[in-house]
Amino acid sequence: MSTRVMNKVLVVIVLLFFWPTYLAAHAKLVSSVPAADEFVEAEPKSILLTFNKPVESTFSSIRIFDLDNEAIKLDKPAHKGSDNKTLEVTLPELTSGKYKVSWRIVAGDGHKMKNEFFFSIK
Ligand SMILES: [Cu+2]
Repeated sequence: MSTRVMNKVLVVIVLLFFWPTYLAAHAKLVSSVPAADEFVEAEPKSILLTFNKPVESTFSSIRIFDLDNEAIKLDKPAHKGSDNKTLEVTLPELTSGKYKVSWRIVAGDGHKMKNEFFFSIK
């Protein structure tokens, strides 16, 4: 085997070996309240994100936007109680309508993640 082919084989072996643990090691969003695309009857008092692994609260943020894409002012999120897999932020009074939740977190392993989802208030 040439060195080039051997290098390729080596890369494939290393990827196969590490890929599953690499994927499993990452934090991911398990659930949220309100849930993605949920229509809530009553105005929610907070947004709660629950991850499968610990997340930092200091370097994380949860932001919400109305349909005009205007940001609604929120405090920094904090862990709910002592559960470091959660982030919660208190909401001000919100009117009926659709809102976008945009979150950025730093997981316990230092990786950054971000995503967004929508919910609506009837
Ligand atoms: Cu990670």
